[in-house]
Amino acid sequence: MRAAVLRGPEPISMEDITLDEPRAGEVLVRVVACGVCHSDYHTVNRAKAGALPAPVILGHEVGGIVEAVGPGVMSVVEGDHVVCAFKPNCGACYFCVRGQPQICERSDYPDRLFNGSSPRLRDEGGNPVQQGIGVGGYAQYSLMPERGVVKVREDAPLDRICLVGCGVTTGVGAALRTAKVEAGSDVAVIGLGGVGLNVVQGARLAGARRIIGVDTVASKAELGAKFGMTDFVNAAEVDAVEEVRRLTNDRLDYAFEAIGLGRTSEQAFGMVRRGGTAVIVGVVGDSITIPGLAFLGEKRLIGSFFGSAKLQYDIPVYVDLYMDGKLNLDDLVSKKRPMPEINEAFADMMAGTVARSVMEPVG
Ligand code: CXF
Ligand code: ZN
Repeated sequence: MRAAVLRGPEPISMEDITLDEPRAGEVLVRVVACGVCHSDYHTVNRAKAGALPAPVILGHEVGGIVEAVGPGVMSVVEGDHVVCAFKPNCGACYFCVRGQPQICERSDYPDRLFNGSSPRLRDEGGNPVQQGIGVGGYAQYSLMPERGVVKVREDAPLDRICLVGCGVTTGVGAALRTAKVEAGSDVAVIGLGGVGLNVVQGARLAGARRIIGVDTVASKAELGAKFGMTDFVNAAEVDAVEEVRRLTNDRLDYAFEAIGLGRTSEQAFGMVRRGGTAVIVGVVGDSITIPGLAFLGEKRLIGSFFGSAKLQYDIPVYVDLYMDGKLNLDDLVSKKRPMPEINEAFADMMAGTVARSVMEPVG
């Protein structure tokens, strides 16, 4: 198959890759569309820093069609439309049975491989190739564990619902599942990218009263409004914490950090009221410093991973909400591109000119 392969600091390039037949419990998915997510770029940065273990195929927001299934697979059959989930759940570990499958301990990225086996993909020289973030979606096919593949309705366009595989579930779920935003709450969202816009629409679905978006890109004022944002704060012009506190008269119930920085995490904590909750949705690599005395006011700082998704249930629900006009995915897809344009899609993402690009395999 043709796939976009990252080998190091150089641009990603298209290569011929061979992949194994699905083994027991595995599903071979023909990729129809794959969204471009910031987490892919973190992997590019690791490559630039020389910390990449092997050639890797990135891409983890896949909508596709089942091409073949391995022995024992029961939840999908050939021809089913599916969304791939980068964080499968085993259904049997301590966390799965405690009702937190999003933190399943048997499928931690990046250690999760199939049945403990080595990479199932090879390049033209016969060398192993990794499936980045567990999916490897910038390719014609992805070999997935059954528990990371969810059957969805066939009338749903795969070039939209692919986004449910990461950004939609992560953002909407942060509001609905992790924070459980109540109707009438006031909410702020820091960072109006592919995830932050979904936190906004999750808060809207929850019935939030005020949804304040915070970003440094002025055009996000218009974009955010399409997802239910009621107010916009341009953090390039004003102090975001002061402005949100002023707008809410110091009564902000929830703040969501959707960028992945220590500084904006501190801002999220700083803007919520006593008794309020700051939710860290972004992947924060640095440390967070907060004043300990704030806990006397029962402020809470919590993490959210993959929208606290019970993915086998949530993914089809989010697809239904889109098909019913209750979730906006159309305005998330700013651009569709053929797979060989993956480097250009990354450049768009880093420039902040797109909410999401969606790549389509060629071959
Ligand atoms: C990320 C979170 C950190 C691990 C890789 C996937 N989520 C979505 O992009
Ligand atoms: Zn992602």
